[in-house]
Amino acid sequence: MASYGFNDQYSSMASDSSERRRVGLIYDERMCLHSDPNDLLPLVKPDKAREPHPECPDRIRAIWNKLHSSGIAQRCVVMEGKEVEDKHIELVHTKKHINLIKNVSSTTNLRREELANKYSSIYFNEGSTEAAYLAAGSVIEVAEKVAEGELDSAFAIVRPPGHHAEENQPMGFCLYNNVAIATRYLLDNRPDLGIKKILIVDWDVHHGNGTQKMFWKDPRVLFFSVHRYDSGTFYPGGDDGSHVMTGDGLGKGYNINVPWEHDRCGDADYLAVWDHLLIPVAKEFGPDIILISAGFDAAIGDPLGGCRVSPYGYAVMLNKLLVFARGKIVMALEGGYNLDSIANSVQACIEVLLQQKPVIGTLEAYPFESTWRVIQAVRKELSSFWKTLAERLPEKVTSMRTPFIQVVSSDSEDEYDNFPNRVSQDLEKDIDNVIQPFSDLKVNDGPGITSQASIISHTWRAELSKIDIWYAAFGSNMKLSRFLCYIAGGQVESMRKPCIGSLDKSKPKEIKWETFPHRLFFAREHTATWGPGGVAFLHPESNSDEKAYLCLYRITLEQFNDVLCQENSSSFDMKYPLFDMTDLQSIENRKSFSAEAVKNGWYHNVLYLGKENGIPILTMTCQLSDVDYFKSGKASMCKPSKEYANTLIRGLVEGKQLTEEEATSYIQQATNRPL
Ligand code: X5A
Ligand code: ZN
Repeated sequence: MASYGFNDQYSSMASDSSERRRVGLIYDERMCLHSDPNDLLPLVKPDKAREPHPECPDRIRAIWNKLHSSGIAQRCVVMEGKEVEDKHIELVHTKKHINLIKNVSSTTNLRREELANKYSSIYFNEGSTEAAYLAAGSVIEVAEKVAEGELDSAFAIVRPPGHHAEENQPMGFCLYNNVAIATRYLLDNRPDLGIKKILIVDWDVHHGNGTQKMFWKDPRVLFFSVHRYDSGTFYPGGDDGSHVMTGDGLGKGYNINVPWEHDRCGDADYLAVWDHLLIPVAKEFGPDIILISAGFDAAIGDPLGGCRVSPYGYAVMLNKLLVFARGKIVMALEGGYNLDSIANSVQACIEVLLQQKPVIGTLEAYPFESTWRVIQAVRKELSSFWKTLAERLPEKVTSMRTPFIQVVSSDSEDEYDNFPNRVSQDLEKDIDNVIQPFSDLKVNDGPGITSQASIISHTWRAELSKIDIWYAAFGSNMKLSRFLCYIAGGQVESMRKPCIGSLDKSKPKEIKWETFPHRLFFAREHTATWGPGGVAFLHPESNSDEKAYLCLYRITLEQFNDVLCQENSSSFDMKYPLFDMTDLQSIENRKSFSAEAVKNGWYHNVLYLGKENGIPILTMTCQLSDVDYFKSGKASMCKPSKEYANTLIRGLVEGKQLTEEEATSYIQQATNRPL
């Protein structure tokens, strides 16, 4: 999708790529000593076994190990943890609170349990004191180095987290408020470093109630938190996280809450908040440094968060912040409880900080309707404090909403026979109302471009809409209802992400089946649309020993371009076609064509498979070099998930090509035989 991510991807790339960014990484194994004593119970009393506590030592180990095995840590400036001094904790916490944390590890287990029970979601053990001192001290350590300019940016892989901890109480797995302490340290104790204004971005899925309270009246600190609120029912609960909480006294307007109404917010929702709230306000505020309360519990797969931010989403969010404060960014880990999700997300962020490659990737969906409602409400609440928020958002922008339509897939045989009327009239109307032409998308590359772009876009679309081709599907698109998502938009069961659909939503004019002498196989380990498991590929070279079933849809060349774009989950803006008339003419001789603008996608290799009724048959698969890559075992072949395989089998059965048993064995064969 053109509106997010694509146009700013090079904006903050180091102009000279040979100039290395110094990125600090701080970690200390001693922070793993803090753990829930109940997690040891199964060893003592197996019958007392319960779920291990999500805020566990393996969280930071998983991140640390991942950064090493991927070679990212080796490109950073690695530092050892450092304990915070009491006088610095005192900047935000009471002496009473400091005494509690200082002494809790030297008392008895029973006393610790009593103490922990006085607070919300807190445990203590023998390692808690040291871990809390190291977490806070480590954030100070890297913040100081970044402020001084010794490091460009840094990531503190710390635990326990901090943003729920208040002046006088630990809370929500947090003992000391690490980010708040570092913030006050820079402002109050290091005037020599010239840090006068600090932006704190809290993207943990929970509201940063502790941090909010500590800077409630402080105009030097702009606190921005985006979190699940669910009408005040989501942790920590109450109305602290509401958008009407904007600060007080001199600090009024310097506290911004973006409260989600419900679960399942993802990249598109977060990036809409970035584009229409955080980034414009940050520009107006002009921070001298940015501290990020970087929880990764809004990530896909998190057991507590229920949101859907991808590592790519985090990378784009971070990349957009890199243009401020001359790139001085300090990230401190807060929550995040799926070990794989947090390791991948942190890795994506550090790659952004290192700036060794541009941020390129996918946004398949629009924000929720509720997201626009929340953004509008926040803008209104704060419009008297920030000039940039006073303007009304254009209808054109806010009308880009995720359709979120469940296309009910019938498993009955008549799905195919009833084809022309399958999609209900109401659904068609809904889709018409929510899906905007690609040419209406906001493009950020300068005034005047948008209207010009839409003229160019209309020109190629008009031309290519007159040409018919057969699009030959071999994967899940063999199932008609799934393929229609690429045309009409929406998602069918088992798909994790809705599709935008094509600009021209007319259904295929004809459907046919044919077999081709090509090898079908499954590869890749995970996709955004299907989750874990391999997806189907067609070997680009023909082989007379092989036989693959393909479902041919007669669509226009214009639609084929929109399908090609979506199949490569590309943010390409479609100002130009990916595959035009000239390409169609030349592919007959060259047999394959690489769609360069989407070459990061796995299906950018367009294959020519011959003609049917004088109309060219095209499909899209990986490159020949990818096949070698799969063969080498580096990114090996991978069994499809049950749901994905089922979609293929249903497609073959509903298309009356194979019986269920035959289809199952066809898929199994494709899975099991080596390349
Ligand atoms: C730091 C963080 C979550 C607390 C949830 C308590 N805390 N149910 O993610
Ligand atoms: Zn959290």
